[in-house]
Amino acid sequence: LERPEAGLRRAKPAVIDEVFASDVLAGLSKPQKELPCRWFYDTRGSELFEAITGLPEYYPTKTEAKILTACALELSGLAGPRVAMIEYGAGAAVKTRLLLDALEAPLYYAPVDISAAFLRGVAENLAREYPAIAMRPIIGNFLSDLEIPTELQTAQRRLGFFPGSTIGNLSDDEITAFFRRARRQLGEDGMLVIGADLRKSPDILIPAYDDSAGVTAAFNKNLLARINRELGGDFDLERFSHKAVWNDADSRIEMHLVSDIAQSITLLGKSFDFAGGESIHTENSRKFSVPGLQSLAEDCGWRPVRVWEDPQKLFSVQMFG
Ligand code: AVI
Repeated sequence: LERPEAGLRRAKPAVIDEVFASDVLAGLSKPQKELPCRWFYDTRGSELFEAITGLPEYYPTKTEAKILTACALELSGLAGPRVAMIEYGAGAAVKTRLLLDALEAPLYYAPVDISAAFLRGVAENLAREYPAIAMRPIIGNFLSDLEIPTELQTAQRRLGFFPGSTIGNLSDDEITAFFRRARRQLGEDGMLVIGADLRKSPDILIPAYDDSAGVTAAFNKNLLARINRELGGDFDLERFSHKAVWNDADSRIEMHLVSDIAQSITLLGKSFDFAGGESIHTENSRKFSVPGLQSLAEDCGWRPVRVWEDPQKLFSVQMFG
């Protein structure tokens, strides 16, 4: 007779993403265990993030959309007619439409994403709605060098769009590399519009990253579920807790997964020990001051052009040229 627990033993998945595997093995081997936040976004993680954006406590998405609605015409005037819009980390459909609607006769829309299938969907949907704009999806990681199609240079200007404060999830080095590459890709007369979350009281920040419905907790823990699914790990999700902390010195919200007890987990033939209370650091979400982001951009050859904020100064949309 088979032992009942035999059915619970996880089979090693047939296909393994080697980059994911090496990131996880390296991250769990560090003294402060960590996992890169870009692995949050599998299908389930993307659904959970979508749900987060609609939570009452999660102000960034709604606030940014309000700012963009209010500033779109002014922004369009500054960008000028017949632009090629390049969206870094595409998929912010509502915000994309706000800009495409406001811009004067844009020629191209070039969403950048690592998923070819996702890009196909985005481009097909938008092509139906905006038949006059040529869709030029770019498959690639916007943190590495991208080939921007030369045909986009026939536009009057290239306008980069990096919404959602995704910039806040990058390290300092990645932010600098992003600004430098964007300068090269968009050209000397190019412009860049960035959605950046602002510093504020932890009384607003903590609930935004630890909501009462537990959606952010599920989003964070899905990373462990993904490791179990894709790398054959044996994390017990019941024995890890979601934690959001405000790190004032580094001006960022940190998300952690805290081991409730002393335990060991195994994956890919390796074992990792956790002390009770020990955490895995899973995300930084940096909160900027306006001059802080401007000086990072200026160090990389960008000039601040205009800043739009909501009346409570929760969030900013910043334009650079
Ligand atoms: C995608 N990114 C800007 C989100 C943020 O707010 O840093 C990811 C997120 N993490 C927890 N909630 C949302």
